[in-house]
Amino acid sequence: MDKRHKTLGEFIIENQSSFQYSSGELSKLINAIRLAAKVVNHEVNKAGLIDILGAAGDTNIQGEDQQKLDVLANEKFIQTLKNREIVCGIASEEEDDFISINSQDEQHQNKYIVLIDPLDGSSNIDVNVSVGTIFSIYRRVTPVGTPVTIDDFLQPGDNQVAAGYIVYGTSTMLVYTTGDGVNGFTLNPAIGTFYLSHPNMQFPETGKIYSVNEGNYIHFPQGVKDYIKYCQQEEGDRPYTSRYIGSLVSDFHRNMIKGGIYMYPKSSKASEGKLRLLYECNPMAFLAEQANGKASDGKGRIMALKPTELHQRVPFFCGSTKMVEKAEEFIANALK
Ligand code: AHM
Ligand code: MG
Repeated sequence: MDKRHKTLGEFIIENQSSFQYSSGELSKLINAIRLAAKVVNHEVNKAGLIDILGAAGDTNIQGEDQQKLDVLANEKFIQTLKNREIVCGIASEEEDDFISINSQDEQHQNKYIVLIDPLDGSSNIDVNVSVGTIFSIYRRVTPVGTPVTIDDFLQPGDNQVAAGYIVYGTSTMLVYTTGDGVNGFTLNPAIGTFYLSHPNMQFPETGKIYSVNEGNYIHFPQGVKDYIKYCQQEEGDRPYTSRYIGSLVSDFHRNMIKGGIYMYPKSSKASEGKLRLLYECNPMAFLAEQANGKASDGKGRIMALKPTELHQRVPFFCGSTKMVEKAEEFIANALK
């Protein structure tokens, strides 16, 4: 076995020719995300020091309020993608509308758009718990050379060219797919390089972990309640273990490695659940399917849904195939 781990940079170059419409543009785009990830990682890592640094005058010389990290992450990702002139449009969970990008040299010659949740689970930052960035890349559907329109962004998840996340955890990892499996890279913070640490990641077919905010139990549809009770029953390999970080990227990452299901159902308080189809569910669904798992809205595949608006929410069930299928079965049975 090759003892020397590949860097993300080497991996991107080696795999460039395997992209379906390879022109180097997608490689450059993933490189830009890699760079922004390192910048945001640096900021997230010193989150607990912000008051101290601010008080010492190190970070806040203009006397401005410290920026919230989710706003900062949003700016860093957008700036990096804009500066490198490699996308024609960006939509972010932090922005009301999509951003159209004019390239300086040639007008709108780029063909990719990026959708991003710059810092998901950001309420966890205050308590030093892992957060993440989620990204999703599509080819535009409107003609190259014209400004992007909403149609470029409202594509079904099945059209994704690449998707991934960065988890700012005990280690920082970048995990992504270009439709040819899922690979995970761990950042060596000493030298600022990502190394291929988790090649070809796969969800176990089934698992023993269920992740859901059970505080909302009373508000869940009957089928979801029934499935949760099934998870808790003493039979065979059950009861399962309950693990919920409240940070989608981290919950997904753990479940992919250990086997499990993540659920954010609709409820009597939130008729479409909480998670966003474009920024959270579609990219995670692409990763899940590429890693032998499944992602569903409780009835069918997430990636088959045709989005109707940028910030659309959708119920989300994602993880080990057999577990997601079981949840769907309970949901269907309760509707009979
Ligand atoms: P956010 O985009 O506002 O951060 O919300 C998304 C997060 C997910 O990471 C997490 O799984 C979920 O919200 C937790 O929600 P809740 O606190 O309702 O369980
Ligand atoms: Mg989010």
